[in-house]
Amino acid sequence: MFCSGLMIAAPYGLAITNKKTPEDVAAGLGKITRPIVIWLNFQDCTGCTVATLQSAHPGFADLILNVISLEYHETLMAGSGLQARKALEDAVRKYSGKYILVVEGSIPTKDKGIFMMLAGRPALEVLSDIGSKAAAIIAIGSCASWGGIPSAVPDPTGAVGVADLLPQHSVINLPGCPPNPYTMLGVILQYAADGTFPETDDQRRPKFAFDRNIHDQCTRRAHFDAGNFVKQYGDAGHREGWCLYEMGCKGPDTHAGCSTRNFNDVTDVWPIGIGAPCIGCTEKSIAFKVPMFKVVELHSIAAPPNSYAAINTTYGKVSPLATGLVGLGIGAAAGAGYVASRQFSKVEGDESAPGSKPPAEGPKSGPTPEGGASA
Ligand code: FSX
Ligand code: SF4
Ligand code: F3S
Repeated sequence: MFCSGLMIAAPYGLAITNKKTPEDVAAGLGKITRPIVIWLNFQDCTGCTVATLQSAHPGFADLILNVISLEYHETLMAGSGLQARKALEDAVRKYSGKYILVVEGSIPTKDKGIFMMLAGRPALEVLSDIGSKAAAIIAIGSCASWGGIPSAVPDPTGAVGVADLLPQHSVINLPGCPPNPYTMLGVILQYAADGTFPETDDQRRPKFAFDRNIHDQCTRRAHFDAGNFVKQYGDAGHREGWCLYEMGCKGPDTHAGCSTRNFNDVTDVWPIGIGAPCIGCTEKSIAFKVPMFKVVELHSIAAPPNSYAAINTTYGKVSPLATGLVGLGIGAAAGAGYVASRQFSKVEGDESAPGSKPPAEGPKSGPTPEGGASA
């Protein structure tokens, strides 16, 4: 348990939120009362549940046996039909006003919500009833946070998130499609420890996990700064792990912890890590609204150079070591400084200077915010 506490507290800064050290948080976990959790599924793909099942620190068994008291989860429980319905009614009655309600999936609102019925009741009515008796609500995933995939045009069911329906309630949003399970575990553990939720941003997202920009901490950031862009899936740049900006990566406009906390506890298991652009799944204004191929505007970031950075490697590319160091550790400003310093090391007109010749295959120029390459 101590180990699990450190795993969750340390990387996401719960210690800072609570003004305690990670060790304090972890040690305190042995004294907490397990929070009662009722988990409801609405319009979803169950990916949020599946992602939670993949957590390893703590593992799922440890989570439901030692960390929380999971009273109802229709996907995971053995019972069904009347048996399941009774379990839900009993749990709501017994723990009224005390339980955390975890909502997975969006809620259909068109035509009084008849697009989803639960035990003969519209989902809308079920959420209103069970949500109003909860001490607090965690909206897990983009669907529960604001509608997610079901709300994409033409939005046939009028799908919305929990906070839209229960705006006065204590609702925290954990968007992501799917969300990182450690974000939810961090939130639940803080609630269990002192009955509070972490500080949130203006979209009800916990700052400890959503205060960072994917692009700022992306492992491919040095390639962005160097103007090395994938032009087509499977091209030389893609195979080399270059930046996916021109493939429509929404990382520069997306807040989430994916680049520093990968999925399934496996290094590089996150969209960009496996060669797919970020689709901005944690951003209400981007996910499932902005086309995947559309290049995002660069707001606070300097546009990449419109020529190759003068970096000298055997193959005329950024070395893996330089990429890792600059992208992971040094950050945006230092990364740009590194690239700039290499450029300045080149004497104008000196063709023998490091990096003066572009590689045989690859981009010739940097992108513009509109997505076209500048001349
Ligand atoms: Fe939505 Fe959950 Fe996306 Fe799926 O169930 S957040 S569709 S990955 O996972 O609700
Ligand atoms: Fe990473 Fe995307 Fe930014 Fe490129 S544009 S550095 S792939 S977040
Ligand atoms: Fe989502 Fe982008 Fe992370 S698509 S999972 S926010 S890298």
